[in-house]
Amino acid sequence: MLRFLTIFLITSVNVNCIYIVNPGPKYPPTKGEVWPKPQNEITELTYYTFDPLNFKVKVTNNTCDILISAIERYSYIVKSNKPQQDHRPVSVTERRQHARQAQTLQLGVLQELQVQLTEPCEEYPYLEMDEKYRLNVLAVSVLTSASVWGILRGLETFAQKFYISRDMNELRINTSVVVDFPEYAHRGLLLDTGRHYISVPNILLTLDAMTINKMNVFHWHIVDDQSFPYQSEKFPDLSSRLLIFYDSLYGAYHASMVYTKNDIARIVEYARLRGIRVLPEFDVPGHTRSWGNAYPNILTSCYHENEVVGLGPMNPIRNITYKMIRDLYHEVQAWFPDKHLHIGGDEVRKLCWRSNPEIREYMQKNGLKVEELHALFMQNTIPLLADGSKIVVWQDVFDENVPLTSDTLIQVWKDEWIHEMVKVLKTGHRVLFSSSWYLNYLQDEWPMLYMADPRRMVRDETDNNTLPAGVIGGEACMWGEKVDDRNVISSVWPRASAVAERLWSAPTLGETSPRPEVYQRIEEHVCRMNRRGIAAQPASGPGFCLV
Ligand code: CP6
Repeated sequence: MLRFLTIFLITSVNVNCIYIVNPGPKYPPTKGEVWPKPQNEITELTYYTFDPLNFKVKVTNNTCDILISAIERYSYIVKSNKPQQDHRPVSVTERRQHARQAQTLQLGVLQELQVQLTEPCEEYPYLEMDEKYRLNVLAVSVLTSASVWGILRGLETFAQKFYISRDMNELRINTSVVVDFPEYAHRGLLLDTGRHYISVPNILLTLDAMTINKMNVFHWHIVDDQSFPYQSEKFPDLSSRLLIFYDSLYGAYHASMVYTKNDIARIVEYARLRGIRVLPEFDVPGHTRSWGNAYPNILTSCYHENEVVGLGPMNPIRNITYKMIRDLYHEVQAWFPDKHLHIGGDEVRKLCWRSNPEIREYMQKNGLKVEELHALFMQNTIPLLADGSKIVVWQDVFDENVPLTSDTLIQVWKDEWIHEMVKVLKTGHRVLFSSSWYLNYLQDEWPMLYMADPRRMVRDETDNNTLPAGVIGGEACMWGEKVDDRNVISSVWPRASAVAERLWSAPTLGETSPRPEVYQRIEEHVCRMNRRGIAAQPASGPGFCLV
């Protein structure tokens, strides 16, 4: 019996090895399918060919710098979409088939895109800006939106709808109507530049990739325990002081690894022109070890058996701590135009606070528990922000019962905390979801990220149909421990594209894995990102792109 089983097993294994090998694709998938998928789209089989010399973009209504520079960018993108001679032979039948199709389907040459912005431009993108647009592809195509942000999203869709014919080596676009808008208002990507420095060109590339994926918030986790690359004008010592040649004293890893005021202005402007908000995070009171290189007095000395063993979170009972935060935040808020500031509040090492005799005495005198000390710290910090500013915090701050205004956004990041998310929503706070979207788990693949649906999670947990609307968005998070300039782009993309589609497109209905159609589209999308200079990784397996 055992021998029989063994033979059977060996045979079946052999069968798998010999027969189940998928052939590669016949040709790279360029079909002009849009990622993230539009909310409503009717695409016909008829098409127009594209001739760059005879194509115009016309602005028919309002205009502004954002619109003009977008048209310039997308004209270049569309025109550089060159059809390429395929090196593999086309069979006779294939040629006939294509010839027949070409005769019946081609409607002419694409002549014009009319850009209709029906309301005046806005200057800076903001939470819940209008991103709706309508695109009608005909010989004379029309893109309409009430907002310049909608025009930006529509131009991206328009550029994605071009595809290359295999047989005739021409560029085509199908007759279609797209009426599109985002499912979630806040569609973010967190990049951590504190654990590894990411160069300005790579940040700009990241913004390009976000544009291709219709993401609209760059959450810049700029400093952390390990380094302080933000070059402050008020406190230059926080990052570095140039020593002789290229050494760095204080918070930055190296004197060259800093973001200057100028770098920040460049990044913010680049993002603005693409309808992307830059949400800076200066995390307090935890994750602040690097601040202490220049300013050890604002941190807490941690004790072990009556000896100082290192520096911990900010010292919550010293006035200089708050003075420093206030002055730095005012500078940050002058340099970053977004109304929102992320003030962190996560993972505070309370054991360090409790180990410190000065702080223990303070707690005893005021009858405070160590959790209440965190609450007190946040309560002292929030009023230090510029007037009219809005706040984002990590969920820890909510969990510790810090009183927060109802417009404070709570970013949920811990796993297995759907229950907690529902609790937050029930208090009327709006939520940003991140728990399922950690890109720093480098082995996680895009389908898992794609299937995580925060509003569905809330609905399943409560059977309540109004609570899910409180989830106003989410963020894919790339924490920087294991990514630097060499791998950041390819480890973020295309996995962040999965999150981007979850946040833009209509939810899927009860599936447990992405449909085959999604696999096809993401492969085309990877090739598209590659063509546009983003070194995205292969999405799923063997294949090739013509870049
Ligand atoms: N850094 C900061 C981190 C994390 C957080 N804050 C983090 C914790 C656990 C995981 C991933 C990231 N590296 N400042 C928590 C928001 Cl699994």
